[in-house]
Amino acid sequence: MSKKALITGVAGQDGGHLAKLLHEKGYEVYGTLRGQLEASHPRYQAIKEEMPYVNIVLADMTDISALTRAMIEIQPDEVYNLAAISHVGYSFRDPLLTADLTGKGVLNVLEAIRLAGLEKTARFYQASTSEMFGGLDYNRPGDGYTEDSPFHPRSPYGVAKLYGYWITKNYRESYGMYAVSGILFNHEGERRGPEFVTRKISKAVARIKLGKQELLELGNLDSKRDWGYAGDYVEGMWRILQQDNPNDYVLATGETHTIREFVELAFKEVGIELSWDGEGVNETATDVATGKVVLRINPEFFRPAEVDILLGNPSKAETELGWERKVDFPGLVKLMVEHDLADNS
Ligand code: G4F
Repeated sequence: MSKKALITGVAGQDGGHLAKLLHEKGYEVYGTLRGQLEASHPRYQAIKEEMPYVNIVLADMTDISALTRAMIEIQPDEVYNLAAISHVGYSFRDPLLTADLTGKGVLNVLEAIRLAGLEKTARFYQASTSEMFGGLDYNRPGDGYTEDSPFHPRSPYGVAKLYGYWITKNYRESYGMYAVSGILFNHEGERRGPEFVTRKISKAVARIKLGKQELLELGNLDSKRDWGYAGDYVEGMWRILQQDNPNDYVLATGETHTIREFVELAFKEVGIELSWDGEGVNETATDVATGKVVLRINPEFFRPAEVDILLGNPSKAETELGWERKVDFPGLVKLMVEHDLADNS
């Protein structure tokens, strides 16, 4: 009998990578989509076309009855809770919805597992995040944040995720559930939504190269992120659920780079050399060959509170899970730009 996995948020970046991985490992894969997406809806159809092996379940993260029904009907061996409002900037605009989905939604899934009587059999993975660390002066990462570093979230998203992290730990301690968190640092790739900075850059660079766009507008270029490839990270998620004992793990690369470095590398990938001029909101980048400004700052993309630096230490995951990454930082930039060049040609 093959194992059954239920992925909440299967339509997201990680959901797609994970569904494919689990399917390849022989799992029967189920994935939730928000309610009201009828089978005839184009979005439903598109997901079915891309992932024909996923059994789609309509269940909203705020609807505990739908989640409980899904648990009873599917009887999953593993539940991966990926559904969330995941855009940090957006969470400042809609903090209440973020709290309901990204925070309390975790509790809804955990309770659904218990109500279905699966707390001793189903393993639960919570998509926790490096945004919980915050990167302030008093808790700079040093050699990298670990599973024991202090938290200080800097956005409604980070605060909601911290609730999800603690309620998962609490259910593990209270009910003996195999309920664990992967604390994932930024992970990107060709499935990333264009509202996130890496994909916004790779798409714009490809389109500028192809003459389909003139300008890229960004916010803070100086924040630093620990960026890996999402395909590598879903393997880590799976490994986290296969251990003898439930435990939380950081998944990261151990390297950090500025947004500016990502921009420079992405333009270099298409043969465009940049020269930087001006400061702060007046900073611009010019294509040296054409003399055209290709990047400028738009304060609209600044956040009310920023996480200046994220750097993770993946030692525990590497040692205990044998987790490793196949794609490095230049490889990630290359992969994304090449994908977007092909996509826009
Ligand atoms: O790509 P971002 O929006 O990702 P962020 O905020 O780091 O969050 C991502 O990673 C987290 C893990 O650490 C996840 F939990 C979360 O769900 C999400 O996947 O922004 C990265 C950085 C920020 O410092 C932001 O201020 O890029 C800066 N930035 C500069 N200009 C921009 C832009 N971000 C976006 N989205 N758009 C811009 O134009």
